[in-house]
Amino acid sequence: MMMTIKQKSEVPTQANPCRTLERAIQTWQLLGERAEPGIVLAHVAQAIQWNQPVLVPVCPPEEMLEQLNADIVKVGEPLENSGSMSLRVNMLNGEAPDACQFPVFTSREAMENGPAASSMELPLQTVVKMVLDGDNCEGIILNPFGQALFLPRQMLEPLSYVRPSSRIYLMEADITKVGADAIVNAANRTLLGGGGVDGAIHRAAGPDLLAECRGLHGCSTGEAKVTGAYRLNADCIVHTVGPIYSGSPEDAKLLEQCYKNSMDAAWECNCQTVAFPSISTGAYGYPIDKAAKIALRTVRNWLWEHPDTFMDVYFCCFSKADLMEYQNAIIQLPDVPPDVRWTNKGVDASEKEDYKTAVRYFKRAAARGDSVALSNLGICYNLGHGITRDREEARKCWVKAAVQGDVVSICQLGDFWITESLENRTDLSKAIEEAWVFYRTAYDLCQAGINREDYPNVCLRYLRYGEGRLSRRELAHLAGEAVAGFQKRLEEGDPFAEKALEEAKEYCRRYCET
Ligand code: AR6
Repeated sequence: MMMTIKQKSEVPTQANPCRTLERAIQTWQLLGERAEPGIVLAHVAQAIQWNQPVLVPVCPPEEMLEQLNADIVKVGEPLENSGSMSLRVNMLNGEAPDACQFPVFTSREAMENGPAASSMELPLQTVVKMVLDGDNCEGIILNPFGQALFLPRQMLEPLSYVRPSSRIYLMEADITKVGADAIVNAANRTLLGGGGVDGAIHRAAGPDLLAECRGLHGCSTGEAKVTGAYRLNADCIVHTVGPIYSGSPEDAKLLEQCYKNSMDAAWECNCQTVAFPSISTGAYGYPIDKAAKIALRTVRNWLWEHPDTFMDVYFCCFSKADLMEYQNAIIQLPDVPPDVRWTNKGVDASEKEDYKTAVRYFKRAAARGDSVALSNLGICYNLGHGITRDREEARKCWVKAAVQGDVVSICQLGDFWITESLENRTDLSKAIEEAWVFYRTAYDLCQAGINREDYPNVCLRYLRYGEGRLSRRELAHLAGEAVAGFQKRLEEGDPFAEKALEEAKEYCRRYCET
């Protein structure tokens, strides 16, 4: 495959491109057969969306080799492409004959695990585009030497849409072998090292860690302090001091503080992956069943309180028995965040037409960024249900939900243009043009399977304004989809489905009959 690569200037510079991703791959590999690919995929999505630079092996053309000064540039070093010269990407053979796979490296170190090759930095979005545009490329192979991860081309497009969300992973692992942006250490108040996980971390990080720790002058129980990670594959080490178990209620509070302060510290260091050991459950004697509940509850609440943050948390259990304690504890946690409970209460109240109560719940959940609550609150503002009618407030709510991919709100924003135009008697065709952009976005999100809940309504919008934009066949298909969708809703008892079903059937009569 031959490609003309543009000037390097469009590549953002960063010291450690894709480091978080590389660490996620390391952890995924460490876990072997038990590993869920989700541990990596969310970070691939993030790397694509942030357009991280990656390294791609290339063969320089003859004319370029002649110009290179062999004393300065050696094979295996990144090449500066100074003009519009064509570089050939060193493709790997694919599964099918004549097919290829696009090799991509997340760092120089990852590249140096194999035979030397010249390389070039490219933004990941460019690589994805090259794979999707090429006819014979099966996908991307990440870090082919050692930690290879194959991403089939069909997966690449959805990955550039999905909004990665934080998750908790439980694993049986030695924390010093895990790749994470922040590694948490269960230290003591001197911060000068010790046994257990503390000793293991100091041994793996090397003596410079102790030198830095000396300058910190200790740490109180429940607090957290940050150092560099030295030889560990991490950006930082968060040292926290757990309580020595005494059986008093104070223990639980201090242990909770350890997790909360460690999460805050990792977040302040811009970490996207954090690995915890089971704090206080070794030398400090905290019963692991009790400690696991506190650990998981605290971290989960922290994640719920930071809905806009993407942070994966690994709980590294040192034995199978410890892992089972964590698995037991995690299933006992409520799995719905308080926002969702408030949103559901709001929906129940609005179905009973108790709009004042509904608005109260929606406002509570919306204040924490819950997209469904924001969408519903927008509808209440728009209709003056349980609150003074305020179209501008409605629009603001929908914008906040739309950026989270909420399809209902995206459609509402489209409708907003049309209603405004009708109310103010401005050019309607222009307003439909604006609205269409929103409807198309909503439709694409449904098609990509990101949020299909409101698909029948999206079809209805397409039907209302699609004449002249879509073929008769497409309109007939949409009408069928809308009828099926609203029929199902009606059967499920949705009081609003009846009117919409009538409208959809009308389109069916118009477009489906030959
Ligand atoms: N990776 C993951 N977990 C580990 C590892 C490892 N490499 N090594 C041990 N664990 P502890 P504490 C587990 O005693 O109770 C130190 O001397 C271990 O099985 O390390 O908070 C400090 O300097 C247990 O489940 O920490 C303090 O003086 C968990 O890590 C004191 O111990 C915690 O055990 C702190 O005691």
